[in-house]
Amino acid sequence: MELPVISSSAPAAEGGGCSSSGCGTAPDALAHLPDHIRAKVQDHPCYSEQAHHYFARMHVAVAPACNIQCNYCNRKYDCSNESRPGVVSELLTPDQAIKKVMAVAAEIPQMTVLGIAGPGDPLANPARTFETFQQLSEKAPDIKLCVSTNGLNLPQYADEIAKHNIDHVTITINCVDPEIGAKIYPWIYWENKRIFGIEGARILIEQQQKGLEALTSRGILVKVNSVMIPGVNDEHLKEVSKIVKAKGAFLHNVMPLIAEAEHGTYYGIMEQRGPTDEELQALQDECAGDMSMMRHCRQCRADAVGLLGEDRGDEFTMDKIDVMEVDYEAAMVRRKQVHDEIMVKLDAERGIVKPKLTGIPEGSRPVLMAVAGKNGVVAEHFGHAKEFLVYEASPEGVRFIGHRKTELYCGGMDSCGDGDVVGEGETESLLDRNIKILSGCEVVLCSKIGYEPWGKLEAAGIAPNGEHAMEPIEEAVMKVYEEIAATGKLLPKTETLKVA
Ligand code: CLF
Ligand code: SF4
Repeated sequence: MELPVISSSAPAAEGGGCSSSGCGTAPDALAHLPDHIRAKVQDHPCYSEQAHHYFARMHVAVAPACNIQCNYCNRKYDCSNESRPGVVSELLTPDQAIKKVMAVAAEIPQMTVLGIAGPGDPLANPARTFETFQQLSEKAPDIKLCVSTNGLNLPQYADEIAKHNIDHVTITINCVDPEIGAKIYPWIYWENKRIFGIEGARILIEQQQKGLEALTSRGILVKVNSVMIPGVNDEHLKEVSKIVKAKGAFLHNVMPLIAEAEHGTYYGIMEQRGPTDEELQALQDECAGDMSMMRHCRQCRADAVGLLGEDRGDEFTMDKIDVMEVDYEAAMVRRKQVHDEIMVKLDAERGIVKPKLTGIPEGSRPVLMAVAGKNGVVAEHFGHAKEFLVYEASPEGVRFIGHRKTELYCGGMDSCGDGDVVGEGETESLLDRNIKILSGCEVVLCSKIGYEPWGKLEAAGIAPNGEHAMEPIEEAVMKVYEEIAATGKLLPKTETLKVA
């Protein structure tokens, strides 16, 4: 069965942005989907950009083994400050995993999705993976099941996946050309032997494509993840996007390569660079011509818990769970209530008539703005933001572009207000680093900001703005864009803006 593909403007539209036809209502990006697909997507934080502001996911790390080697992976590396796929602190048995899911479901009622994403490949550990899904579907049928795989074993488990009512499957597809594949995968383990180079990559690609077809023909939603590796597969990913769309993939998520020497990965040691934010965005935009793109991925750990970008895994280690008293029946009632409340809010948001952009001269250039936001509003102090959400405002409207992770430098609420921040030498460099990650942005919106970062941002050509605290993000971005237009400064990018 061919699945409908969300329009390429989906992320912006889901977030309540304006359509290219000239702004007005907040188009519901899911509205055109048949009901049964809409029901699968609307509360999944990865499949719906809008939902990720409200609904949480969790991963259980039950799958230690892997059947391929990727040049960007080293599963031995474990750092609780790290946040990337393949990294995990605590490996669980299926029984422990169920205990953990029940505890998290009780504590975080907005958790709607349980994913198995590693630290190895879930389908290289089929007994542990399917045992976990089986138990969970019996004990917590309200939780959606999700799995992420490299695809090598996918064709043989497509029926099993369908049997367990797993509606969401992610396949990591980095290429469709074995010669490119050989530069990403040194070997695969196939039919009891290691197969190296181009031949290994050819088998992997064939299996991924067969698996994709097997799932879409069964009505399962498939998201394709691709790691963008400059100079290796960056150009090629446009072709990948076309092919997976033609085969019925629902969403494409192009993620940046993370490669640092201290991770001990081949790419890290070889100093293979990852893409810049600008390169990533440009490729996502090019692929978006062919299919719907995911832009809000946070490259989660294999044991992540909570809203995307807000990992609460430390609160749910097994030693803590073992002493928790969980009344799951009461939690189920609470979960339903919270879920229903969020859905009412989301439905209202989808129906809201958004104000139109006014006073924007034709031909005005787009402006990137970074927002310290939470739950869809401008909510965070500049110095407390763990990440900035980046939006583009243009005469066509406002669209979500992606996120940029920060390093916290602010010592607390008070110091953020008066600029008295901890550890001066260190603070300086962290603040400088955070300002650097905002490159390309011309405005930063936050609820509050200290004098020191204010001055440094201005010096870097980024206008700080604390005037829209607690306002819905897209409305705030729209207003600031109008303010800039009113100053006549929608001119070439080199001009420093002063809008606050
Ligand atoms: Fe997990 Fe993946 Fe399911 Fe989401 S994550 S298995 S689809 S529930 Fe989401 Fe995390 Fe990005 Fe994955 S933000 S890494 S896309
Ligand atoms: Fe690592 Fe996943 Fe690649 Fe296996 S498939 S080597 S776990 S990134």
